Amino acid sequence: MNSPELTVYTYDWLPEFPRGFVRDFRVRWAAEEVGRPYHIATVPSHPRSDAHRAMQPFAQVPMITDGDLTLFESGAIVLHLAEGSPLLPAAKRSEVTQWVIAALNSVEPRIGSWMTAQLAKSMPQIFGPPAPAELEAHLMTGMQGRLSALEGLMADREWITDDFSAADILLVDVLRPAQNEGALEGFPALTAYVERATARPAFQRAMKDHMAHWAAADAARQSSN
Ligand SMILES: N[C@@H](CCC(=O)N[C@@H](CS)C(=O)NCC(=O)O)C(=O)O
Repeated sequence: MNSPELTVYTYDWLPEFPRGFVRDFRVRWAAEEVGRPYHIATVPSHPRSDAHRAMQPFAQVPMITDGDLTLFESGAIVLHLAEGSPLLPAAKRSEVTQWVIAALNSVEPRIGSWMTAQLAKSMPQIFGPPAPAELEAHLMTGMQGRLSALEGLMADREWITDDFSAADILLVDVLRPAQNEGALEGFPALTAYVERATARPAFQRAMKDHMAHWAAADAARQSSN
């Protein structure tokens, strides 16, 4: 039986700094891992449209349509794509779901808050006023607490639950911005975990297409100017 058509929604254009980390990437990665072909559709990044809000109430990305189904929230989308595949094995379903939620609910906010403080130093117009030193130290301690716990777990495992799963897609994608900012230095097991995951052919294909999207968006913008 043929699968229904899958469409992944992302922004029509974004500046350089978030490219490689926009959350449509984790959806592309999951689609590549399970062998689901997909189309890309775009919504304007500025100004956000009512059509966008109708699909994603907070006017963020990503969203998908899969046949008649429309979904937002990257974790829900990755779990949906993982359904019936080795990314969500029946025997590990609850454990994989637990780690998907832990990645998004316990780890991503700590990394995100620290990242925002870093980005505010060079782009206060977007990320708000730079954090006072005490707050920055507090955010760093909060993030490192989560990283230390994960470092201990990953020291003697290849993937977070036995085989590579949806949980690894979310956890690694949440860790990547920290790695990019040098925050995984001193966490060798996490560094090796991210390197193992990002060497996967599905990751590489997804990243190539993700970056090609922004290059095409630049070209379209230039030709319309
Ligand atoms: N919890 C959401 C977060 C989505 C999110 O933060 N998307 C970013 C792009 S990576 C966005 O659209 N940011 C613009 C905004 O928040 O207005 C998910 O995982 O899908």
